[in-house]
Amino acid sequence: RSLENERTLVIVKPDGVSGNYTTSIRNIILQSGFTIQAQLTLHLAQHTVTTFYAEHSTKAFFPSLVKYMTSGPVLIMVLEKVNAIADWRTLIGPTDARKAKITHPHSIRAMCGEDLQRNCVHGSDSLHSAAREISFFFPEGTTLKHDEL
Ligand code: DGI
Repeated sequence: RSLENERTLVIVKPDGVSGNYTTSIRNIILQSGFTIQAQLTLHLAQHTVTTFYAEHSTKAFFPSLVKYMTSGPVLIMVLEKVNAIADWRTLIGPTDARKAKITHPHSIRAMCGEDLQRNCVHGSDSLHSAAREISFFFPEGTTLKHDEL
């Protein structure tokens, strides 16, 4: 557990935005001690999702994942606090929202997700992927402040 501030990339996925969960999610974020460093609402293009989720491109579920992630606008945020990456992953709960409802009933995915694919929110899973994902949506020098990741 690092005592340095970290940044993590959050995506409120299409079902989270269309289901009007963004206010609840923002409240949880602020109550949990994160600051919102940047935010952006976008309707992702197919090639954007394909690049963002490149590590899954060979999986059988990939076409379905791309279809889902391009089905409506998403809210993308950069959050900052000490231990942001692990703490956000804890708050969102397990990938499969159906399981989250049983094992982590107070998690964000239990609140607004539906199943393994439609799981409402994204969170970076490591320092390395946080750096990649943040610069993917917020190229250096535009939206973010100058702090090192
Ligand atoms: O880091 P996570 O989002 O928790 O999970 P991940 O990096 O393993 O997968 C990225 C996303 O891909 C996940 O949020 C939902 C989707 N996904 C993962 N595994 C499956 C899946 N979608 C379907 N339909 N089936 C899967 O097995």
